[in-house]
Amino acid sequence: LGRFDWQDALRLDSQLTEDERMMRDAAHSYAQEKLQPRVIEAFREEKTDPAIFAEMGGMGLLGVTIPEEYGGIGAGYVAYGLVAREIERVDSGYRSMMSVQSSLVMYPIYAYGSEEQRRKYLPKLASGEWIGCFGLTEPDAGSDPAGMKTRAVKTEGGYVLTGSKMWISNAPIADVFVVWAKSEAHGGKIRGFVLEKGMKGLSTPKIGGKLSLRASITGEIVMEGVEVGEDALLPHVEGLKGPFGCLNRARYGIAWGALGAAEFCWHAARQYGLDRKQFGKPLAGTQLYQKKLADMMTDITLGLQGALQVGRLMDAAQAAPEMISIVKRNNCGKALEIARMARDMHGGNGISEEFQVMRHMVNLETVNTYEGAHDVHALILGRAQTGIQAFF
Ligand code: TGC
Ligand code: FAD
Repeated sequence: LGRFDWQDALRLDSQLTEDERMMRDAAHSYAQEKLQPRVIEAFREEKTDPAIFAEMGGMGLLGVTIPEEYGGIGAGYVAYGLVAREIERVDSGYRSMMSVQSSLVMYPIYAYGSEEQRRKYLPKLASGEWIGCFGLTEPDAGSDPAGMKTRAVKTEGGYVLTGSKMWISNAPIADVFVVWAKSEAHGGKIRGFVLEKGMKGLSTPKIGGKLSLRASITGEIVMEGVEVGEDALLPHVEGLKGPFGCLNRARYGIAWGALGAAEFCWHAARQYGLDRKQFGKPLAGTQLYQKKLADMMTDITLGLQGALQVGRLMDAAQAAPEMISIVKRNNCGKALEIARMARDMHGGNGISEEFQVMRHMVNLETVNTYEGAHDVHALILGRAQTGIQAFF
């Protein structure tokens, strides 16, 4: 009979390659040594340290799936997922910074960009010298991005972009903006454009007052007749499949990342229950407490196996978007439930920043909403099995 390791119940570790384990361990050390010591204050003060991008870049954690000739390390999607899990074990906001840069900025430039765009942007995004953001959502177009109002109008030498994007991670500190707009010159189809900081008519006000993801800055992208050259257009994709191709990758990474946050909460609740005595014995010695720990272990263990299988299929170019919806929806929903439970299991201490579970809990509210809200992924999966779309 085999040995049982409560922290790795189905032996995920044994299913990884040596290179994947090395990536995970490097990300773990970086996150624990450099991110963990600053996160409590960063969240409280709503401060994003832009130096984190260069630190992550220096560790090879940005654009891990991008080939080496463009500054990435050419690793697979399982390695990318493991990195997301380790960063989000500290904070969902830090993972957001990493996943936007990797999946939503570097990936589209790599997959849809010209050779000139790849060479100009990717190495500096990989090193973290430049910070990127991704503008799809608008004030009146969130779950329904096809309803976007941002327009690109053709001029002699390029395009003029007008519109505004809302809830954009990294926007106020970004150097590079991947923005999606309807282009009249392309029959009203959605096209991607790469904008740069300092362009006339481009501004990026910060969105204040967030009670979630406070360590990751979020803003608007306001475009008041921003003129760009023809070289700003991403030439190799049109239609919603452009942004969705990026979202597939980011959503997949989030499926791993959310479980990193959940693991933190589970381990914290277990330790708290062992240390804290009430009614003359440790809380962890009560049936209700153990049932909760068993549920946490089960959901996290199964969720990680699902994410690993989707990652293996992505590496084999066999993954379908619906598979990604299953793990994004399940793992974010379960992580949120686990964080709420861990908050409760910490009693009064659970509301203190020092114990960190409540920060994870409020972060996961965002993670459950962005990149396709929990119910939107349910509708994608409902459509996939009935053939009937129920969005409208
Ligand atoms: P629908 O008719 O389903 O599809 C339109 C076209 O898009 C193609 N497509 C996909 N292609 C690749 N991958 C996917 N996952 C795709 N899903 C759809 C589809 O094949 C079709 O192509 P074509 O060539 O036939 O035109 O489109 P719909 O308008 O009915 O879509 C409905 C719905 C709900 C599925 C979709 O709009 C949706 O997923 N909404 C959620 C929006 C969302 O996820 N927004 C995320 C914004 S970015 C973000 O949140 C970043 S936070 C990051 C961080 O900080 O970490
Ligand atoms: P809505 O679409 O208005 O949805 C509100 C509620 O209605 C949800 O519960 C949803 O599930 C439900 N709903 C919607 N449609 C249906 C339906 N047909 N049937 C049943 N229920 C439905 N976007 C970017 O483009 N780039 C970013 O970098 C980015 N970063 C973000 C960072 C943060 C901190 C946050 C909060 C958001 C970010 N987003 C980003 C935006 C995010 O993707 C959207 O918030 C998300 O897609 C949901 O859109 P919405 O907020 O407009 O909600």
